Amino acid sequence: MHATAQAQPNIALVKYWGKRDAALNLPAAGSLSITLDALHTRTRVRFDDSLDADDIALNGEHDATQTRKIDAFLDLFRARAGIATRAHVESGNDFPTGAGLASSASGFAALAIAVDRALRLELDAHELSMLARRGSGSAARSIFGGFVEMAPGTRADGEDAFATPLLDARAWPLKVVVAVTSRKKKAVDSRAGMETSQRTSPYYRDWIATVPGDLDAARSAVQARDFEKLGAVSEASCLAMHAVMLATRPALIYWNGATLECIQCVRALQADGTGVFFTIDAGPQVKAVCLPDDATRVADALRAVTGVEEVLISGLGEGARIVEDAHACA
Ligand code: 2P0
Repeated sequence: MHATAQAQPNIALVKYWGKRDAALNLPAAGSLSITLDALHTRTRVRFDDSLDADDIALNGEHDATQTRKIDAFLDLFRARAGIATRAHVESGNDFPTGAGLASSASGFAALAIAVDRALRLELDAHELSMLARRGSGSAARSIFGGFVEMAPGTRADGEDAFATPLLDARAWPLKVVVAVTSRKKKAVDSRAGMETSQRTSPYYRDWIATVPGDLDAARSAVQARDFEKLGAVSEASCLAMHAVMLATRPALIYWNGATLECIQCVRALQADGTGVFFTIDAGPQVKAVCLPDDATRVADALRAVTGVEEVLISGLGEGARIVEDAHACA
């Protein structure tokens, strides 16, 4: 009853910020993302009859808040399997955790795939996406690779709120240059931040109303491989979300000075004809999405920005998958 899975973070181009149901973790609107290939979460799960509580280590540490969240997530799978057995979970990231690099997306996607295999549930990808969503809304998207769309659904039980692959990574192999401007954990996590925005930001309703149109534009840009159109809608969605965050009370300011410098750097590159656009999540890192031939130029320019600590270049990658499974050898 054990398995190991790997998943990669995804970066939303049309952003998710707000829920229609907190208990079932249902998003208030859809989103559209790209799954990366250069950052990884690896998660090993082993169910063990001798345990009387789940034993959860994230990056080698035991954290009470994360343990409660993961306990509840494992319960969803235990209920499906009709068992009460507790599990050892070991999960590690090869990139900064909780710093706006979507570690909860890759974390819950890898966990869902590993638990499904360990318990031999053989759920289909949409069911796994729905279950991953219960851990983290963005995790529903990391079940799949390439370009992915998350549907908010309309059903109260959330059975229609899952992600679907739009286009394979190889069909449009864009690059993402990640400019890391701080490795510190953010002060307000996404879940708490979006809940406060929903309650207090005067722009929240208008933000939700923009998402369906942005999704239509982004989806058709992906289908037509129209980089300029995808860039325009992605930057607009990102900045609208950050406007909602800034107007939240108390304000959510996820940027630092270097974040803004990176935006200006991307704008200067665009003015010179470089195929690049930016997006920023609930953290200070800037993700510059670029045409493959322009990735080195973009990375060099962002590396030279004061305050940029590190620059990573990623391609687009696959969805979450099993990487080692002892059952396969049994
Ligand atoms: C996104 N973010 O679409 C947006 C943009 C952050 C900014 O999805 O409460 O960690 O677990 O569903 O998935 C981060 O939110 O939140 C996120 P929960 P999650 O990528």
